[in-house]
Amino acid sequence: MKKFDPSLYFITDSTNYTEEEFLYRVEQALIGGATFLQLREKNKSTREYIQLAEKVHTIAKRYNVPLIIDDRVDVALAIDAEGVHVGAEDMPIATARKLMGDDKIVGATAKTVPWAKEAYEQGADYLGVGAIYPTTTKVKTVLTSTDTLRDICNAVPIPANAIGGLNKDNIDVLAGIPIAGICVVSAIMKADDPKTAAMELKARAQELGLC
Ligand code: TZP
Ligand code: MG
Repeated sequence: MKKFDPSLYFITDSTNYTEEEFLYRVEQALIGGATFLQLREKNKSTREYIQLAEKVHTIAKRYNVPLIIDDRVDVALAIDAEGVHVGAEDMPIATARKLMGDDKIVGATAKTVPWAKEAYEQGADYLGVGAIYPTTTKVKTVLTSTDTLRDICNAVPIPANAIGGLNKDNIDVLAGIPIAGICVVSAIMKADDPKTAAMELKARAQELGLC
């Protein structure tokens, strides 16, 4: 199994930020302790996505944090990112694995146990499971119960992360579930101070034994 630490998985959203402010926030999140990073862009041209990904990758490398590209295998390959994340409507996991090769990280979304098992069989290295809570981030998703999250963690040998509406004040519902970590967008991206937000989230997650 590949070695990576998804315990505090930060997924970006550049909406409403200048590029300078966005990159600053990403770096602050890494300084604050984010261990895993996903660039998630829905409205950029391919060229813009690649240009931004290169800049984010340069920053992530400084902190030895793997960069995962949401959805776009071409962008991930173009910048030699550490991996890609594919959701239900994206490229099939097995195809992403074939294109990315065995050394890169391929993450997948799973909302049910059969879906999680299939993702594992197709070559996923980790799973994102949720949404645990309703989310304000633009995404097509439905809620996943914490019971299903637990069942998924126990059904597959790859790390599974909880995602969706999570913040330092509500992650206690995850206590005792063998997740590999938590994934957040807003809790860090929209925080007044992303560095402090990342630090506090990490401290709370550690307190609860989540990572
Ligand atoms: N997949 C399921 S919920 C979600 C994604 C990408 C968004 C999570 O964002 P937030 O702001 O942490 O709720
Ligand atoms: Mg997707």
